[in-house]
Amino acid sequence: MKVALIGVGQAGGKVTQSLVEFDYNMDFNAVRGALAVNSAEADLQNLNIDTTLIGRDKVKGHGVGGDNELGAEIMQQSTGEVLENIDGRITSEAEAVVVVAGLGGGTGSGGAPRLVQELQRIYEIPIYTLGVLPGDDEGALYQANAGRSLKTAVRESDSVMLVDNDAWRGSGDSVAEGYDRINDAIAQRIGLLFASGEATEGVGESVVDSSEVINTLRSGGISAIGYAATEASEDPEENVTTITSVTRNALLTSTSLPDVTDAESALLVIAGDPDRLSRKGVERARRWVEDKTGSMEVRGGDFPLDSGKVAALVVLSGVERSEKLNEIMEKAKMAANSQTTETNPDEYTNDDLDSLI
Ligand SMILES: Nc1nc2c(ncn2[C@@H]2O[C@H](COP(=O)(O)OP(=O)(O)OP(=O)(O)O)[C@@H](O)[C@H]2O)c(=O)[nH]1
Ligand SMILES: [Mg+2]
Repeated sequence: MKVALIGVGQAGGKVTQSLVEFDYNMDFNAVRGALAVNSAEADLQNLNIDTTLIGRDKVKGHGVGGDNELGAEIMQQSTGEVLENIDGRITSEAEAVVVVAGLGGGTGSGGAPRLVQELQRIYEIPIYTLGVLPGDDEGALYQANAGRSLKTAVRESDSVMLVDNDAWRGSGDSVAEGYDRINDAIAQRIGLLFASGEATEGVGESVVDSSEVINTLRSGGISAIGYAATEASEDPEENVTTITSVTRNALLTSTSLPDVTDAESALLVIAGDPDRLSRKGVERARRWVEDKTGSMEVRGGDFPLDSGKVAALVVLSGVERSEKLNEIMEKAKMAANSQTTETNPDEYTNDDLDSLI
């Protein structure tokens, strides 16, 4: 799936850059354009992709300090400029646009959903959000912002691919210490998803293509991604159980939203050397995903890669009705309430965050 990426805010810019680097290093060429947008000038200067500074008149290049309403307002006034800087690449090559942002801050949290809304107005191709949720140890402002931003992003986007900052960080790392590692993990997993369908070698019937990614995400709402890899034997017969067990690991122990397994639709991509992949293993793994997700709509396909390993990438689409999402919205609501009581005891209620769907 050929994509144009627009990172909004600090996390959005850094994750976008990681995706660009991964795509380039792997020679996938799925990322056809990238732009980082922020109200903080210094954060943009740290990046080596194209950038656009917004809101200079309001915050003088210093960011919005977690004020996501201000972030939304600034984006509202700047969409023209942002689109001008990315438009050519969307029009000519992209099959989807992905707006990338940390949902807990200000510029990305408020700005990304606004930008998505504007992109939807202009382009026919799907507009996705890649949203990063704050980790558990991040403060109330971030949790509350994330809830509000997520709700708007779900409404505006064709799908919100969600990554919990606690999901892929190294054990013992705090969220902040773990950013590089988390961003690499996001880049590898989401980068592989983008590259699915862009494979050039060994193009056979079983090879996954872009339309399968897009059709899987068509159920809308929120999507999550799981990934695992392991050494493969040279003999495909010996890889039947390897493929089923790597698929189990991807879904049960390494999804971007821990503990989410139920889905409306799913896609299982098995990546590896075509000579090592066992059809029987791939089909068994796909049926296992059907069982585990409770979905009747599980697509599957191979991703030919010159590697001694085999990897499973599982996309779960339509996961917003899961218990995990309830917990996230409850946490956001409590955080929003605690903040309102601190600042203005009369405004205790926050209907804003009541239901996600
Ligand atoms: N995965 C990941 N998360 C990050 C990174 N940088 C910040 N975050 C997370 O993003 C959220 C904060 O959002 P930022 O992107 O820093 O905020 P912003 O959009 O720049 O908005 P303002 O700074 O308020 O103007 C927090 O939940 C952070 O944990 C990063 O490099 N990687
Ligand atoms: Mg910032």
